[in-house]
Amino acid sequence: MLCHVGAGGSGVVATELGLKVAQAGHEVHFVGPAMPFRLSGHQGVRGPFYHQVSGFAYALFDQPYPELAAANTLTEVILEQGVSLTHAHYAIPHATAAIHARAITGRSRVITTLHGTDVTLVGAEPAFRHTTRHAIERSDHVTAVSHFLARQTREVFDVDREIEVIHNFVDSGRFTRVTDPAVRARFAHPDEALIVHVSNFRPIKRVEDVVQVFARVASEIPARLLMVGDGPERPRAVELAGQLGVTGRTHFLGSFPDVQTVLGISDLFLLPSSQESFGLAALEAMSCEVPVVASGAGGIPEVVEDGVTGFLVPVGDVDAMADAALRILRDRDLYLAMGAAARRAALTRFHPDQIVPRYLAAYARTVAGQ
Ligand code: GMT
Repeated sequence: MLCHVGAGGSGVVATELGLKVAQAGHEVHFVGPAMPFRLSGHQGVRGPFYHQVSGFAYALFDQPYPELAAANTLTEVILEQGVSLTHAHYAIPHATAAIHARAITGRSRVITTLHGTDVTLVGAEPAFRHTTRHAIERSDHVTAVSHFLARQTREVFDVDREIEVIHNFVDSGRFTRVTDPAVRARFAHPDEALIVHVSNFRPIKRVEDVVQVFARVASEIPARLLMVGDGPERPRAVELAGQLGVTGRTHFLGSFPDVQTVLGISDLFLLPSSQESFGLAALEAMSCEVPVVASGAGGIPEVVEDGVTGFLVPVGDVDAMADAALRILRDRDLYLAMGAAARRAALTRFHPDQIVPRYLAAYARTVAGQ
């Protein structure tokens, strides 16, 4: 497995998948500059195993060339461990490194899962157009986490190869309602609605919209906002909370590892992103019976069913988002029905038992050269 190791949906998916594949009896090795953040503490004696990419600094080199270092360490792992398949999460840089290692070793086929950012980034910025297209075309098999992303990939790169859509999954045993009132009491008063947002606070997440929506909701009903994660837009969101007079009711928890507990006590999840190929954080909330109010961007409608598991509104329409939030929070029956439908969707359409076998089947076909 090659994936981004910091907090982020693609690293989560790669890690959870690696754990499930190891549980299914396969030998799984992660290769990266650091251990993926959700892998730490979950490895058993049968793996998954982790191999750190060796770094190399030399005065002549103006950069450390991490893709070459990753391809080199991956080559070592393929040869030493007899690896037959590399699963790269993202075309660039991971599939690029995997294809390089395949060329060096003459073995280990490459399956690439597209998560979004490389494709959507290239849609707006051509700097990686050729390398990304090459990685997609030369992978032995390609999957995408949504139909939206598969379509977008074909359009942006003008590729007509098969892209298999395999939605993300959620561990519904871990992401579940927290019923102990003492846990909730640590974050909110019993009469307050608890609203939550989880992201890496990149500009596309529109965290200022979250604060705007919350301020509108909090002017109507008692409410509290939990902001989980960290990133470049956090200072602006903190400042806006001050300007809108909701600082005391808005809590920036930072990169909080126990995200399932925070989701498990929350009443509503906000995801106003301008771009989202799937929206894994929304699915994790749904698994905890939390209705979602989101933008209808990208692949979000494949996860959140408008009017059933939450509401979808146009990107940037904070008034519509606040209205939708208030509609759910003021109507106990609607809130409970949406929470139950959200949990049902997590248990049926996005359960590991539905999704992991599809990856295992794709692995088997790819190794067999089909
Ligand atoms: O959204 C991010 O900034 C993180 C990014 C990542 O690489 O972790 O998330 C992408 O992959 C997730 C897992 O498949 C998806 O749930 C996110 O929607 C996707 N992000 C974007 O498309 C912007």
